[in-house]
Amino acid sequence: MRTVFDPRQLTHAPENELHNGALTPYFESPARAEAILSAVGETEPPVDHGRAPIEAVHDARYVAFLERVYGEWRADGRKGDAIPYVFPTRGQRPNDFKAVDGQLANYSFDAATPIVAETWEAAYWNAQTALTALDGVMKSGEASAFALCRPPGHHAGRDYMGGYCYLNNAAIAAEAARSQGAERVAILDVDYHHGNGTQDIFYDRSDVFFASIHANPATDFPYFWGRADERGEGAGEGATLNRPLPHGTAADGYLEALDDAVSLVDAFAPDLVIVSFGADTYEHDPISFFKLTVDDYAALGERIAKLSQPKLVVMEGGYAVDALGEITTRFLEGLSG
Ligand code: SP5
Ligand code: ZN
Repeated sequence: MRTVFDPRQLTHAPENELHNGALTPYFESPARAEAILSAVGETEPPVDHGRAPIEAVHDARYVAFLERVYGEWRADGRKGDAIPYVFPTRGQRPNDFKAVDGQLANYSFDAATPIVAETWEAAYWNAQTALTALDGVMKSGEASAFALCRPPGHHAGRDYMGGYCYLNNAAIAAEAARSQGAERVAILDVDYHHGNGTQDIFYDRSDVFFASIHANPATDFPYFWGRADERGEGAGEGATLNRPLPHGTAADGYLEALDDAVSLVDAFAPDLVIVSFGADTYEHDPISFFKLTVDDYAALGERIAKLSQPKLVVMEGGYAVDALGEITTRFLEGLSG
């Protein structure tokens, strides 16, 4: 399967995140991508599609903020990574802060997604990786392609970052596919965490179906999204599907939810299926609580392979670095038959 990757995606390397009340080495490390790279073999570099497909999904002021904020952080005399420490809660007026902490607050929903000098460049090429892999299925007619995205994307919304995510690679690819003639696109999110950014971006849309299987937000990040009664709104009513699952979920429970999601995706009759793939459903993932084994991932891919549409797989989370290569290749093999 065509795999797209750019070494600039490795340059983003925050030192720490706020985890369980202390600064802890950043889980979302470049070593994750290196582990997957050495397992998948050949990759090809992305083609530059420019900023327009990014700004078709993300607010232009948010994109400019990502590009510029680290320079302002340093110019203000700060050392180390840029991390927000205040957050708007309810009902605050929109603002155009000059203070760097105010800007970080405006555009973040957690304190575990730092910005470093290289973040923008890595995120930019990461989005290009998704767009180039999309070309493989939309323009070259391939049955499937893999965008080895890192940093991940599914927690990033139109104008916010969080959950290690800055630009929403899957959403950018979905919107680009629409503009290239796909009438309906389905995004199937199988990361352990709910894909809140993707859900928000398409919540009122009837042309993009979002289905997510994830840890119950009552117990897990991102807490404020992903309950079963979130089904979309307005024209998008019914085009969002959430299947929260409890801690300890193993292959039997997981595959049952996946089969349901796959049949609803099929009923939507999309022209393209984008899979937001997280390997953090793995039993030994250091921040997650499902119980899938390495051997289960081929079955996940095979269930999704029952969908006849072209498929773009976009990498999301997964933090058990030593197992990531094996998990990802088993999944991709199952998916491509
Ligand atoms: C893309 C992706 O997978 N993002 C995940 C971001 C999760 N960040 C917060 C994780 C908090 C985990 N707390 C676990 C407590 C273990 N004792
Ligand atoms: Zn995740």
